Amino acid sequence: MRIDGSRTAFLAIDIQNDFCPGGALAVEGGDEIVPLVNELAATFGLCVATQDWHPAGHCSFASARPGGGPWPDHCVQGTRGAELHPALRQEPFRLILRKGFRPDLDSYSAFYENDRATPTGLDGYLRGLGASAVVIAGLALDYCVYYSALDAARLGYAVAVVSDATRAVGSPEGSVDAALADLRSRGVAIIDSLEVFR
Ligand code: VGL
Ligand code: ZN
Repeated sequence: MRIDGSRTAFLAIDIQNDFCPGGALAVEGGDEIVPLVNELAATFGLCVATQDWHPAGHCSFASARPGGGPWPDHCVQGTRGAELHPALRQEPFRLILRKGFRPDLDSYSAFYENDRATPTGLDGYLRGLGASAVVIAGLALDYCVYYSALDAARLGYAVAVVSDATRAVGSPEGSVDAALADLRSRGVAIIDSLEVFR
């Protein structure tokens, strides 16, 4: 994918304490991507960060209600676990978009909630600023990064996922391979950060 700096937005997905080691829904090595994400963000003129931002008792929490789940309580609004990782430099981010705040609806994607129909507003924001391509990094590759890339492609953006600037949940078994294969089949480029910097 050719990266045209003036038309490409960088999206840093859910780089929050709860998705890093020691957090409530820790992704193995989640914190390791932060220095690279800082470098990536510094190379783009338009950067957006997202935060998973759930009310207590959110429908995605196994604890919340019978048949709820599948996740442990995580990224509860206003808690330390919901904060962006402290080593993530916030200066480059023009917008910090919060998602998953409706008690009865989860939102893996930065563009649409999990009903696949309720917009977060990110598409309008990016279009309003003239972006036609997105480069995506963050957590987790097989959930929020995957669904964000999927929706971006569906919305007509040129999309690249920077694989070395992501880490995955890896559950259920095969989730990463399935996500990557599906993204590739939809024209999403899976790239290495070296391809962004050169
Ligand atoms: C995520 C599970 C639940 C993610 C968010 O950011 O990938 N995964 N909520
Ligand atoms: Zn969540």
